[in-house]
Amino acid sequence: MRTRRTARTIVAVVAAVLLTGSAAACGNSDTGDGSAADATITLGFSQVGAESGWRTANTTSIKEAAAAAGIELKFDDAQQKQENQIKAIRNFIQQKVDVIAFSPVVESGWDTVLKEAKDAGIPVILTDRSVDSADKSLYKTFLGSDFVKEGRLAGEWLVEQTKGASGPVNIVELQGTTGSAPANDRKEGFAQAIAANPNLKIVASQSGDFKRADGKQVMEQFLKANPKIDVLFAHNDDMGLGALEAITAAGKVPGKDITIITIDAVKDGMQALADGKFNFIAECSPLLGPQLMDLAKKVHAGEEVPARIETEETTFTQEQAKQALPNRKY
Ligand code: GYE
Repeated sequence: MRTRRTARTIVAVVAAVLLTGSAAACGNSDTGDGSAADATITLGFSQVGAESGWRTANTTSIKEAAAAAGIELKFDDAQQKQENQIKAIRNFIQQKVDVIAFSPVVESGWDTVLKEAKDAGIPVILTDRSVDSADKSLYKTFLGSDFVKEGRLAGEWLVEQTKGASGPVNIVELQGTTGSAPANDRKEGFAQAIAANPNLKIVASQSGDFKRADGKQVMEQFLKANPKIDVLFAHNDDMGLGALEAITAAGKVPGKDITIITIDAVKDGMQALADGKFNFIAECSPLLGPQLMDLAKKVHAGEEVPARIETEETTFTQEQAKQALPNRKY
């Protein structure tokens, strides 16, 4: 008796759930114009890694923006390896995501996998870093900074500071990840800016892979090999922050004995600038999430988007850093 009543209750509950479920499903599909306007977009995103403060802020921006836009994000961290990114993109294709976005760790070697995405009919958005593919139809747009300009702004500031200096100004350069767009372009922009000043000389230039620990280690070598270093140009804040330790350990005062110029303007970098340890930073914004989600919706809907969308950026002196720091988001 008892068992039968329980069974009846279960049947009733199941029926009620089924009914509510089908009613909800009905409401869902009834968009009026027959379009799938409320269908969730799935975005596969392959991130470079977690090498720097910039990257952490970029990842947070993308995750928060996806949640806010109601986009289902499949996030993959490639640990700075191209083969991992290629694997992740192939997985996204297999899972039939709606849109693929990625920040290519290096510039070259993407044509094959991009062609696979194109053949599968999945639009691709490049964000932060670009590729050197000749076939521009392999991706819909590139959202990110002008890295050549960042390097140039860094170099122009130095030219201005050293105006009228007699004698050589010895510069050491900490490059970003070998083969990456920001390393190639920042190097190029900086070199262009100082080219007309023969007394400004890059005496050593090596990769610190955009990481703090590597920045420290390479700076130690620079200091051992070069008795007179006047300027450090680091392709990001993190390498500059690592180098600070090496400089201090060598008995020199950062920001005074050695002028330090970096790129990014993340919080720790801005703090070092405000404290007088860095001298100048060219900003590179990692807050690309909201624009990326917007673009994902547009390309999914088949809308035309501009082939290139540039991030807005500025530069900071020590005084400007002191003022900007309290309101800095990253
Ligand atoms: O400057 C650096 C990061 O691609 C712009 O990558 C980005 C660079 C950024 O690791 O800190």
